[in-house]
Amino acid sequence: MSIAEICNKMYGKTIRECSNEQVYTALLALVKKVTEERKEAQERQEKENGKKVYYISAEFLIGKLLSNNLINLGLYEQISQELEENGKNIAQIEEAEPEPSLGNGGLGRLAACFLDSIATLNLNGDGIGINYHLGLFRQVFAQNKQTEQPDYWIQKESWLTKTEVQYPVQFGKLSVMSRMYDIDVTGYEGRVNKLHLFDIDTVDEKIPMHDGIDFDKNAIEKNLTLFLYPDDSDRAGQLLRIYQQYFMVSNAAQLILSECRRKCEKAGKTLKNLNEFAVIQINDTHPTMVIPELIRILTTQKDIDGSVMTMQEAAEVVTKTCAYTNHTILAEALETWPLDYLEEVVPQLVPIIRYLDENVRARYTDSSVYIIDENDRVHMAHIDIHYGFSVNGVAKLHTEILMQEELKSFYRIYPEKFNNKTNGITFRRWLLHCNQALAAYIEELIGADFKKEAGELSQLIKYADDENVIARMLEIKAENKKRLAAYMQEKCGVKINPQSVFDIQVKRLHEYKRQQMNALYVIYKYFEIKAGNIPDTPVTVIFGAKAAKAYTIAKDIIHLILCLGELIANDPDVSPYLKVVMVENYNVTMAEKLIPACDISEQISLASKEASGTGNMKFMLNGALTLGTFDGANVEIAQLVGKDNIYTFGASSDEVIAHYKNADYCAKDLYEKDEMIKKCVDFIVSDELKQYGDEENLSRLYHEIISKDWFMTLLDFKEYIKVKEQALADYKDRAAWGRKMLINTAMAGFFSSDRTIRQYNTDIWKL
Ligand code: 9GP
Repeated sequence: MSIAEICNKMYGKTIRECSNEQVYTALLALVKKVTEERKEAQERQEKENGKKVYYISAEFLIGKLLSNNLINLGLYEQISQELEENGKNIAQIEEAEPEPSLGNGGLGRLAACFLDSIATLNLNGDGIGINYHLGLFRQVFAQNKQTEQPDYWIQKESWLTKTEVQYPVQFGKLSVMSRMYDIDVTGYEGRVNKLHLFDIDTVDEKIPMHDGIDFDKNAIEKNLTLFLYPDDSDRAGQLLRIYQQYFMVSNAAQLILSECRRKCEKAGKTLKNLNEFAVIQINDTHPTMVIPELIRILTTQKDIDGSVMTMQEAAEVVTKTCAYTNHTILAEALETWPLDYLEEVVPQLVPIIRYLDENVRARYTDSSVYIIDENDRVHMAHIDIHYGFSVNGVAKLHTEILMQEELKSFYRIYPEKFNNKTNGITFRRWLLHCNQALAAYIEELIGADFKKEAGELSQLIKYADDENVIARMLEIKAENKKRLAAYMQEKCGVKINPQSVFDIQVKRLHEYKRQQMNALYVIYKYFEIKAGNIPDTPVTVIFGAKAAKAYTIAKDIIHLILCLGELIANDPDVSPYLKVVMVENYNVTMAEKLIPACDISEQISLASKEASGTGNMKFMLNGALTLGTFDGANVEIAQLVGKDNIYTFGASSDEVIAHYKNADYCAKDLYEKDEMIKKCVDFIVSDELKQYGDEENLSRLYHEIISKDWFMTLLDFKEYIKVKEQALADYKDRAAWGRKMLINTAMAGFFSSDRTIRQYNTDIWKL
C-alpha cells in the first residue's frame, strides 16, 4: 500500500491535504506493515531452535525511528520522493515524531546502536528493558538554571505495540502483573528483531508532581515505570530503583525461560542446556539480579524432565549463559545495594545471593572479591563477574584499567573471562541519515560498499591530496553549519554565525567530563578578546548536557555556562568574536543536527575516567577534529588518524592514577601559583558574572574547584588552552584543515558498531 492510499484510508485526504502529523501517522502504519511482512517471511524461513542473544539494559536511547526504519527497509528514497511530489518534506514530517525518552547517555545509545547492528548482521537477538512513561526528564532552563519536567513522549499512535504477554512479578509485600510492549528493530537490509519493553497497566502518568519531577516514591503500582533513574538520593528512591531493576529482570528471566523451554523441548533437551539456546548480555550492573532470579526459578520450578535443579546446578547453568559488560570505573555507577533493602524488595533473592557469596568465600580468601561486604552491602558487579562467563570493557584503555587496577583481584582469578570490545556506532544513523550530503559524496567517490562494510571508508585516503575533493568536503561542512544555524534560530531562537568555528561539547554533564574546563576556557578567551586579542575566526562554543536532578555541582556548572553565555552576548566588545550556547534538552535528535556541523569535537575527560565515549566516534566520522585527552576511545582514534590529525593534551591515565594513589593532587596550589588560572577561576565569583547568576551556585562551584577539583581540571587547564588555541589557529588554513577532516572520516570505519557486534558474536555470544 502506498502513502497516498493510507492517507486516503485513514483521513479521506490526499497527502497534500494532510497535516505533517497525519502524514507521520500514515508512515508509521506503512512502516509497521512492511516490517510485519518481513517478519512473516523471516519466521517462515527460520528454524525456531537457534541460539539467541538477549541484551538486557536499563536504557535504550533509540532516537526517532521513522527515517532510520525507512533507510533500513530500503524505502527512504522512494518515500522522500513521493512526499516531495506531494508538497511535503521528510525532514519536516520527522519533526512530528516525538523522540522516545528511554535513555540517558552513551550507555543507552550504545544499546540502540547494538540492536541496529545485531539485526543488520542477521543475528537473532532482542533487547529487553523498561517502558518508561516520562523518560529521564525534559530539561528546561529558567533563570540560567536547569529545571526538570516530565517528558511525556508516548502518544496514542507510536512504534510501541502492545502485546498479550504478561508475567506476574512478586516483590516483598506486593505483586504486580506486567505487560510487554514491543518495538520492531529493523536491520539495514537485514532481519527484524525486537526490543521488548516491560510495563504495568496500573502506572499513573497523572500522579501528582511537585517541583518538576518529585512524586510519591512509595506508590510502586503507580510509579514503577514512570521515570528512568528516579532520584535515588533518599531511601525511597533507592528502593524504587531496586523495584525497577527486579521488575526488568524478572520479566526478562520469565521471557527467556519460556522461549528456551520451547526450544529445549523441540530439541529433546532440558534447561540444563540453557546456554545452547540463550546468551544474556548484562549491560552495566542494572540487570545483575537476572542471575539470582534465574537461579531462583531454576531451583523452584520443574525442568522439562520433571527434575528440579540444585542450587549448584542452577548456578553452573546460569554462569554459562550470562556475560557482563562494564561501562565505567566510577564508583557511583558500580552499584552496591544494602542487603536489608534487597530483603525488603526482593526477599526471595536474598538466600540465593547469600549462597552465591558463601560459595565465593569458600573458594577465595581475598575479601575484595566477596559479594556481600563487611557493611552488608551487595556488590552487583561481583555477582556478574563470578557468575558470568565473560567480562568486557568498552575500549582498549578501559579494559586495561579494569584488568590492572579496578578489577585486578578478579582478573587474577579469572584471566580467561576478561576481554575488550571497543564500542562502535551505527553508520546508518550517524552518517547516512544525519549527514546525507556527505554520505552521497562519499558514494560518488568510492561507491556504496561502505554502507555495509564501514572499513571501505579507508579508500577515501587516496583523495587526501586532491584539492577538489577537499574543497567539496569543506563545502559540505559549511552547508551543514548553515543548516544548523537555521535550525537553532527556528527551534531555539538562538542566532549563531555559520562562519565561526563550531566547537562542540555534547554529552551527559559530569565533573569527570570536565565541561567546567571548557567553561574556564571561555573565560580565558573572554579576557583575551577584552585585551584586544581578536581571534582570526570567531568561535561558537556549543554545549548540550543534562545533569542528574540531585547532582548539585553538575547543575552549578550548567548555571556557570548559561551565565557566561548571557554575559558574553551582552558585551558588544566580545560578542562578535565569541558566542556560548547551551542547547536545551540535548537529545539524539539534537545530536543528529549538531554532529555534522561540528569543526572541533571536545573530548576532554580526565584520562582514565571516560570508559570509551561514542560521541567522539560520531564527530570523527562526520569530519570533526577531536580535541581530547588520552582517554577511552580517544586513544584508539589517535592511533588511527595519527598525531597530525587530532589535538591531544593532558596528563596520561598512568599519571592520573598515580595522583589518586599518592593523594598528591592539590588544586589550590595550582590556583595560587598561576596568575592566569587564578584570574579565570576568580571570574566565576566576580561581580560581572553575578549580575547574571546566583551567588550561592557560583561560589559553591568556585570552592569546589579550588578546594577539591576531584577530576583535576586545573591540572590540564593550561595545556588545554594551548592546544585549543593551536587548533583554532590551524583552522585558518582551510585546505590543510579539510585534509585532516577527510582523514578522520576515512579512518572512522573501525568504529562501526557492526565491527563491535561481530566481535561480541565471535568471542562471546557464538550465535
Ligand atoms: O561513561 C561511559 C561511556 O564512556 C561509554 O562510552 C558508554 C558506553 O559504553 O557507557 C558510559 N557509561 C555509563 O553511562 C554508565 O556506566
